Amino acid sequence: MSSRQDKEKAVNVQVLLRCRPFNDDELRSNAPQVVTCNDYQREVAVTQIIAGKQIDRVFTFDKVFGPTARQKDLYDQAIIPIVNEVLEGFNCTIFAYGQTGTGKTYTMEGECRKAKSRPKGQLPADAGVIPRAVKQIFDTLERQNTEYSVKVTFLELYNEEITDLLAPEEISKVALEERQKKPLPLMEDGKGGVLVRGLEEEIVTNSSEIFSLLERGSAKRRTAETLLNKQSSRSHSLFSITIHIKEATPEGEELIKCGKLNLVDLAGSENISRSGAREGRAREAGEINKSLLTLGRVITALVEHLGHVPYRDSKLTRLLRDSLGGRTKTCIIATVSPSVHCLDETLSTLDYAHRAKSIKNRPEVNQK
Ligand code: ADP
Ligand code: ZZD
Repeated sequence: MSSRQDKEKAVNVQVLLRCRPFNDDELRSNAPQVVTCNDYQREVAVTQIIAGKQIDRVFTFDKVFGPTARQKDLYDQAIIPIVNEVLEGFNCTIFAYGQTGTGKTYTMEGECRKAKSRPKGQLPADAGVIPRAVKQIFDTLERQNTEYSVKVTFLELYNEEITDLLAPEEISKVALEERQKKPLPLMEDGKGGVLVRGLEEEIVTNSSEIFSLLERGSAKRRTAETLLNKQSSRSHSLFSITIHIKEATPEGEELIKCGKLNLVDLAGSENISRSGAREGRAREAGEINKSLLTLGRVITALVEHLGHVPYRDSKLTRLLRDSLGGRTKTCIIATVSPSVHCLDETLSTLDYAHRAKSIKNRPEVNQK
């Protein structure tokens, strides 16, 4: 870290802000708007009235997507370049962070509302980052004249227990409860990383195969949620796609490039709000999310250059250690609501996200 060369290679975590539009309830109740986005200036302003005085706080991010930004806008402007880097052999991670109901899942997965018959090979307008990334990856690989392989994993982390969303097992309450008792363990992989023992790795050869996998994953998540009374806002999901590309150098030598993309939909950030009262109640209810709390502490340790970074204190930070201060390129999408009702949580999200901007990683291409 001290050599000049290392410092030159360091790149900051990229932080984007997305503000969703008002929903029908907020429109009906005439909720005042307190968040104003200036996408062009990459600024977001939050208006507060304190002791009768209007106070605006302005935050600048790497990119800002206001309520009128569509899925395609965010993807084309912010994500295409990241997926291209994965295809070049980098590891990249995209996190969605924010209060429940602000659009994390909409951003990362999207929605598939009554798909009217679409031309084959086209995604619905509401498709989020995951399906668009999958499509970009296969479109690119199929255009290139190279040998490649693609594999995916999809897991959920709830209450520090890992569930495989792709495991092909019969979904029954008994089977799920068995799994809850025997969640998949995390193991050191001997190369400085960790792996989830027993996690299903699906090899896929085209995007339509992935879509049936996603369907399976979503269905399994929904069933588990209902049967086990889970609160989905308290779970994290991690979709990973790993690509191996065989290339020949001009000299005719064989080269394997390997890139991995991690797409993370984090639990709702409201349980770790800085608002003391709320946190107290959440703690009593046993609702403190260890992984989300540890993520915050890891970020603090990195930002404040504290000697000890508590990666090992949670499953999430063990799984994604390389994304925070490591060799992966990382992007955080912070999501907020425009409404006054969410003001405290919005300020908390903006502070959190803004702080994360100063984390530095040292990305490296994986090449053999
Ligand atoms: P979260 O995952 O953060 O809890 P969701 O993704 O479930 O939030 O979004 C909450 C609701 O808001 C959903 O009904 C979703 O369709 C809607 N929504 C979120 N973001 C947007 C957006 N940018 N444009 C339109 N609708 C959105
Ligand atoms: N957000 C929806 C799934 C949910 O929570 O159920 S949307 C996208 C990424 C990962 C998993 C699912 C999806 C999703 C989908 C919906 C229904 C069946 C399969 C997959 C989706 C949305 C738009 C385009 C492609 C896939």
